Amino acid sequence: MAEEQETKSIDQGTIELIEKAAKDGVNTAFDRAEAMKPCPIGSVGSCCKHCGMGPCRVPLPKGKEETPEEKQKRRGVCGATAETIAARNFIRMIAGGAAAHSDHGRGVAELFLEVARGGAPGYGIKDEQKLLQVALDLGVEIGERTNNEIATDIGQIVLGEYGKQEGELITLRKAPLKRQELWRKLGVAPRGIDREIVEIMHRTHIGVDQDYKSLLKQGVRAALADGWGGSLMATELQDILFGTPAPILGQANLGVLEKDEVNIIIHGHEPLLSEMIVAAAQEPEMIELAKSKGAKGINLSGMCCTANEILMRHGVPIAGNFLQQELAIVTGAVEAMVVDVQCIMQSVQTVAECYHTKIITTSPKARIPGATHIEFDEHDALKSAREIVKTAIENFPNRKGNVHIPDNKTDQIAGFSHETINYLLGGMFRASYRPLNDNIINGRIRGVAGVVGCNNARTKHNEAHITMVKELIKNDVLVITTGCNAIACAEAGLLVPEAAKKFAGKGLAEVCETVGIPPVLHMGSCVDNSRILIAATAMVKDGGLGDDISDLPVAGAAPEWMSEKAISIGQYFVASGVYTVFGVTWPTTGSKEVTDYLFKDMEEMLGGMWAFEPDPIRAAHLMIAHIDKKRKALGIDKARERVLYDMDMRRELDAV
Ligand code: BF8
Repeated sequence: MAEEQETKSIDQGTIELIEKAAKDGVNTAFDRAEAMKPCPIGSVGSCCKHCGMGPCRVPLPKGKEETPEEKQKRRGVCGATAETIAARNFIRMIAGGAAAHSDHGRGVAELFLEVARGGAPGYGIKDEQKLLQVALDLGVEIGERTNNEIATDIGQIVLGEYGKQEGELITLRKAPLKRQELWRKLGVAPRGIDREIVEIMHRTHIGVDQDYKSLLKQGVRAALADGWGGSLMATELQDILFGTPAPILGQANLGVLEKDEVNIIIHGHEPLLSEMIVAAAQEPEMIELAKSKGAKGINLSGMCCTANEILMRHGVPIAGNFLQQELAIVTGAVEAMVVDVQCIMQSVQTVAECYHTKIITTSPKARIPGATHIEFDEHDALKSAREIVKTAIENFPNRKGNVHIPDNKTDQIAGFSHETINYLLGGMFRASYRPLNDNIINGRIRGVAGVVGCNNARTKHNEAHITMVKELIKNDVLVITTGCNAIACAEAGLLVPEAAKKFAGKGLAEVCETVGIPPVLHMGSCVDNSRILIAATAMVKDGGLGDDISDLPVAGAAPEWMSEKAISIGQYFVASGVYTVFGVTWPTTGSKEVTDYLFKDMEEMLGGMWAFEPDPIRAAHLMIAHIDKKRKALGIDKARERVLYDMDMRRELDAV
């Protein structure tokens, strides 16, 4: 039994709880993944269910070469080819992902405007400097105006970007000039965010766009509306409202739950309510109430991207990533799991019913049958937060005694926003990316990799994340991370400065030790992948590494991806000029033409391209090969050899 569970995760506490779930008769994603194999036709993008004549299946014939005549006939009832079907499915994934991120951004913008107008007590402008920066970026007049006046204009402009019918998104201007020109030339500079997503739904309706290249181009446009639009604006406005993250110490893994305290897990994505829960849980009356119920206090922790948000700004510990959500409840020690939107398994409710945990839904957009619904009201957010915390406290006496909290938690340093990296590298008065660029040019740092994304129950929990990240840093590639990869890295002890000495190559370790940073920098939640775009742009602007993101020795990866959001993120990375490798499975392999277009032709068009490699070591080496190719093109490949030689020689000389 134990051995069987060890194939499911690399994390000891996770394995213990998978075992406990089995003992308690609780069904989890790990069991369901085993019981139900993925559909071999749908998983490669060869199933079309966009109309009532289908679903139509157009899989590649197995074991024999197809004749052109046979291929001609391999179509849906409406005549759609395997290419059209694969491309339609792919860009509908982008639409789903871009919609999720961008609707999150819209929620933030709505709250932002309410705050500026004085209609959301309890919230305020926390980062004035960023407010002014965003005002400058958006062309909002500053002069003698109050923060609220400036913020009102910003909120209105941002909300307007969603429904914009003409022109292009203002925030595209944050990209390198050459990249902006390329997008315009290719006709992929997005107009309004909503418009691009709606256009995907229109084009993929039966009988509309039948050219896979044209479909994929619209996918690029909508993905750009996500990365450089909806996600970017979510990050910017969250920073103004809740503070721009700076390095902060926290802890991670299921061991952060406390046996004698009221455990509240905040799970989901939008930090609007969770910020208030953090405040409510610290109120003396709440702590007193918890004590009156026999608990020693209130212990808040986070799950998935909400966890990253409240870790980065408050140091609230992280209980786990995507595949650990059910297991946190299996501990038997969670009084309430508060959820909002995205990546919440419906089964958290059924698992909760086996223990005493209350699942509290809070968003009108995401209800779960059987859960307690306490709707978040931004006009009186603290009241909603207090009600939630109180509900959790009152549930403490209902614990059933069948409690097991694994003894594993690790320290982590998070909070590496673009602003922080700028400051850490350059110092307060000369903030810049110069030292990073210099260390890339002199070869101590080989390149930078953004490793992000989910867990996937079809692959061993956290294994590909950690194997890939360790391989990259061992080869002197600085890793920046977000989402569930960041949580995996925290759990594996990679987010502390000491990890540099232990796991990083000589050059990278030297830089990390000098600056005092970990070799893997936690930049936040999945919408915060926009921070990676801004960091890449800053590297371009600082000079010496080409004049576009596609010139940089950088690469991206999502080794355990599963969500549509990951596809949207990957596509905007590719469209921004980044070589991007995904693991686990690839959703267009049902069409060679579509796959070739994404994997090869896109590089010619955009300078970035997709790749698929489920083996994390091989994937890491694909990324390293791409980084080396870029170093060579920049003429800095020799510098690397020279620096390493000098270091060794110096030591040898010292020893003599
Ligand atoms: O948005 S990494 S499993 S939690 S989708 Fe979801 Fe994937 Fe985790 Fe955050 Ni991102």
